[in-house]
Amino acid sequence: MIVRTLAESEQSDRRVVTRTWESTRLLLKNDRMGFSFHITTIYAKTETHIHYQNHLEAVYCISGEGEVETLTDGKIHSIHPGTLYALDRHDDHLLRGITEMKLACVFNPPLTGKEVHDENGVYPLNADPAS
Ligand code: 9YT
Repeated sequence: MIVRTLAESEQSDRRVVTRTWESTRLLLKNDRMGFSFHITTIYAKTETHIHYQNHLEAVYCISGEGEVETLTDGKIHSIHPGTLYALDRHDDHLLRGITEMKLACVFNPPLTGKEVHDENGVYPLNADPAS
């Protein structure tokens, strides 16, 4: 069985920090669960372009307020505590934090832990083939 805390994981290289968000990856590919599980903080007053062409992601909002704009149709979806959205169509989108948001995120296939978005908002399929 795997038991970890967010607090201890935040003190390790499981925590990845970027300009608009940070994320602590509690479960990764090498945990062999078939998915990865992350607690992500979206910083207030930010916009991030995301397009996971190689992954499916489900996102559950724990706290904070934000919105997702899907770029194929221009629709804006409000995000509040209790909202789930799932990128079941590899949706190209803008994620906006209005206030700071805490999100629980699941990726299939699992991330390896090294991923940060490229210039198109994409994660490569396998950032570290050795893992
Ligand atoms: C919602 C989202 O995808 N935010 C970007 C960070 C991602 N959750 C990650 O890499 O942990």
